[in-house]
Amino acid sequence: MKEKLLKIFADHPGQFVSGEMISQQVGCSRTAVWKHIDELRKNGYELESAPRKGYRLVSKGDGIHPHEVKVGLTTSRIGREITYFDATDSTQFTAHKLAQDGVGEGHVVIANEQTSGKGRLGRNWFSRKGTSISMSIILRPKLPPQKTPQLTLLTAVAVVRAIKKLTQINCDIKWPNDVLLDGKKLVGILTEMQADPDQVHSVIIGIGINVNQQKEDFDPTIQELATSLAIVKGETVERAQVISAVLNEFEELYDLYVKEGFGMIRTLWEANSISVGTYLYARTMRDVIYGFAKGITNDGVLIVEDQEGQEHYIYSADIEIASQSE
Ligand code: BTX
Repeated sequence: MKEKLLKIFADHPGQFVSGEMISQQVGCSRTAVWKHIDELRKNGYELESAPRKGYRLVSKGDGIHPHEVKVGLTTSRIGREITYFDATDSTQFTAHKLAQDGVGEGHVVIANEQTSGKGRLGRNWFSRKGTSISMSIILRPKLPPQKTPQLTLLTAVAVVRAIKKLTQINCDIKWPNDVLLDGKKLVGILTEMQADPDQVHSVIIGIGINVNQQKEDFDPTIQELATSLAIVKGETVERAQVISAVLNEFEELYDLYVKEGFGMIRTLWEANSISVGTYLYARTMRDVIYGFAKGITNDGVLIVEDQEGQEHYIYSADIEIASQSE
C-alpha cells in the first residue's frame, strides 16, 4: 500500500492529489487513505494536507525508508524482514537480541542514527544521523566457528560490488574488513557470532557505510581517515538504494558460498584487495610483523612472509601498507 501511495506522489511531484483520487487508485476508502498517510508521516515523510485539495508530498525526511529498500531488492530472503530504528545504540545489539529470539536468516536491522556504534576490539564507529548506513544482517550458516571470518571477506566483496554497480566508484579492500576509497575508510564491517565451540547458531554482520557525510560531519578524530560516497561523487546518494544493492550482492555471494564454499569468494576478494602482493605491517595483539603479503588461505587467514623467509599466519591484526620494500 505504501508503495502504491508513494508511486502516486512520485507521479505528481510537488502537487496536491485529492483523497478521492488516491482512494480510487489504491482501491480503499478515504478513511483508509488518511490512515496510510498518517503511517507515512510516522515513517518520516513530510506530507501537507489541505481541505478540498488533498495531500502533497513535501519531503521524504532524512530517514531511511524500509519499503524503499524492499522495492530495490532482488533477494529471496536477505532483507525481506527489516527492523528499522530512527535512532538506536547499535544495530548489533538489537540483531543479537533478535537472533536469540529466533528470527530467521536474512533479517536485517537498520538505523538512521547509531549512538553507540561498535567497531572491532572495543573501538567506536561513528554514524551521524541521516547521512550514513548502519545495518546488521542476521545469518544462520551451518559452519564451524573458525570459518566465520570468511563471511567478513564475503561482505567486503559484496559491498565493493554494490558500490561499483550503483555509483561506478571502485573501492579497495584492506584485510580483513576495511573498504577504502582513496586510502580513506568508507566502510567498516564487524562480524560477531553466537556459537558453541563446534557450531555456529547465528552470525551478525554489522556494516557501516559513509554515504552522505561531508568532511566536517565526521568526528574530528577521524576527519583525515574517513571518506564518504558523497565526498567522492560530489553529490548525495540515496541510502535506501545503497542498502538494497548491498543486500542483493550479499545474497548472491552468500548463496554461492553456501553451495560451493569459499574458493570463488576468495578469488573475488583477492581481485579487489590492496593487501595482497604488497609489503605491509601487520599489528597483532602480540607484535608487529613486517613482510610480504602472499595471499589468504581458504579460511581467510592472511599469509605474510617476513624478511627471513618465515611465513606468518595472521588471524587478526591492523594492517598498514608499506610504501615499498623497507
Ligand atoms: P574498526 O575497529 O575496523 O574501525 C573502527 C575505527 O575506525 C575507529 O577506531 C575510528 O578510528 C575509525 N572510524 C570510526 N567511525 C568511522 C567512520 N564512520 N568512518 C571511517 N572511520 C571510522 C570497523 O571497526 C567495524 C565497524 C562496524 C560498524 C557497523 S555499523 C552497523 C553495526 N552496528 C555497530 O554498532 N557496528 C556495526
